[in-house]
Amino acid sequence: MTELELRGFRILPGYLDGARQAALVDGLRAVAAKAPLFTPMTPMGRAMSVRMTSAGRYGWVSGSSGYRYDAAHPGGGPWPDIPGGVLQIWRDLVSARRDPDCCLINYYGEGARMGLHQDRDEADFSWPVLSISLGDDGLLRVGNTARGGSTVSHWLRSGDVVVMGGDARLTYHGVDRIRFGSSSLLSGGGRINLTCRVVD
Ligand SMILES: O=C(O)CCC(=O)C(=O)O
Ligand SMILES: [Mn+2]
Repeated sequence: MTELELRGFRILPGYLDGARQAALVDGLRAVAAKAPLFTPMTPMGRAMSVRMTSAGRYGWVSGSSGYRYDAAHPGGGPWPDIPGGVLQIWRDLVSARRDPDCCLINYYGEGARMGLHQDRDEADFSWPVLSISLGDDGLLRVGNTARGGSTVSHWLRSGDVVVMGGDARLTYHGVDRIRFGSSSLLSGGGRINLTCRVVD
């Protein structure tokens, strides 16, 4: 398998075959049945265009008090366990020593995007963030470890996995747009991105 390096991000194109992608989607449907997708609000009070939920000990939530990890879904109650198929990818590519605390699930419908940001709400940046893409193509934009400067872009496709760690752990990144309908994995179209994180 060819592996790409993009400003310190390790990209594994086509890491997951179609059967593994479909099995992951089944597991995620079960997660979303217990912990429904919600529309996060920015601290400025604007609705984000992605819908989110999480699995694991913590989920990522946002609101007027800012972004944080929380042990409860906004609707109350704990988050479902991280599906075994997701944990397997983490154990194979990141570490068999410690599992992630959070698997954040982002759903990008038509027109959804995510602005440039750092993932910095975790306590220990020596753990990478592992990203798994399913469904429609998404245009990843990668910047620098400080705000501003040049950026590079790369289309992520269904089954691609990215390890964001090491010197690139705090590199700015975002998703400019998706190609809605480019994949047949999700019956209704759209893109799912999973990010596994060690939180505390
Ligand atoms: O959707 C993606 O590929 C990236 C998602 C992301 O950066 C995040 O959830 O923090
Ligand atoms: Mn991120």
